[in-house]
Amino acid sequence: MSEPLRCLIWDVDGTLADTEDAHRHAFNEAFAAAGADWHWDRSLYRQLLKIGGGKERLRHWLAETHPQGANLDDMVRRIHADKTTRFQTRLETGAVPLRPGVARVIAEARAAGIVQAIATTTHRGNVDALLGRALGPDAVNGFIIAAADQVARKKPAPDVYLWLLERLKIPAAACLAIEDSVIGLASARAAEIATVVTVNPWTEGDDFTGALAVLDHLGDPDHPCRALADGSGWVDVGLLRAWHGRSVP
Ligand code: XBP
Ligand code: MG
Repeated sequence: MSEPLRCLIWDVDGTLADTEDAHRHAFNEAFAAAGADWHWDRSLYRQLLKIGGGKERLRHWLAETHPQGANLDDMVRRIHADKTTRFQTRLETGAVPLRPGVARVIAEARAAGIVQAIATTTHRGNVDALLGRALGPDAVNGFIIAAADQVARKKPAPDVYLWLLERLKIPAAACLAIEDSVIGLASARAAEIATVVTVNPWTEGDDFTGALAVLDHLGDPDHPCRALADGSGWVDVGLLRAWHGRSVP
C-alpha cells in the first residue's frame, strides 16, 4: 500500500521558471565587467548545465579552458557574486515569468493541504527574488526551502532532498518532486523520491529514465501541455496524486 501524497517538492531553475538564459546573460555580463573576453553561447551553456551550481560550472569551465590559471577560487567567487547580483536585478524586472501551470498547481496544492518545498542548487536569494516577483513578497513563506547554501554537495547528489526529508519528517514515499533536468532527476531519485519531469529547451531530448512522467510543462487551460495520456492538457493535483500512487517506493 503506497503512502498518500503529502509533500510536493519543486526544483527552481528550469522548473518553476525558465531562468537559465537569464543566468547565462548574467554570467556573460559579469565576465565582461571583470575584463575577461569570455562568452558562453547557448550551445556551450547547454553542455555546462550538466554541472550543477553556478560556481561549480564556472570552475569546471575554467579548469578545462585555462588549466594554467592561478587562484581560481577567488576569481570564481568574485565573478559569481557579481553574476548573482545581475541575475537578481534581471528577475526583479519581471523578465522571467513562472512556467505554465506552476502558479496554478502551487495554489491547488496549498488548497489541498499538501506541504510544499523547494530543492535547488541555486542560491536562496535567487529563490526569494523569483518567487517574490512572480507571486508576491510573502510567497516564499509557503515553502520549506533547501538551497545551495544549506548542503555540501549539489545535484546530482541527493543532499538537498535528504535535507528536506530530515527537516520535514515526511517519508520519501509520501513526496513527489518536479524537476527539469537529468541531474535534478538523479538527485531526487537518489533520495528515493518519485519525480515528474517538465522539460525545457535546455533539457528536451535528454534521457529521463526513472521519471514518473515527462511533459513539456504542467499546462494550463489556456496553454495546454503535450503528452498527457488522458488528453486533458494540464496537470492538476488529482493527476499528481494518481501518478504518485503508481510510483514504486
Ligand atoms: C540549476 C543550476 C543552478 C543555476 C545557477 O539549479 O544548476 O546552479 O544554473 O545558479 P536547479 P547559481 O537545481 O534549481 O535546477 O549560479 O546561483 O549557482
Ligand atoms: Mg532545474
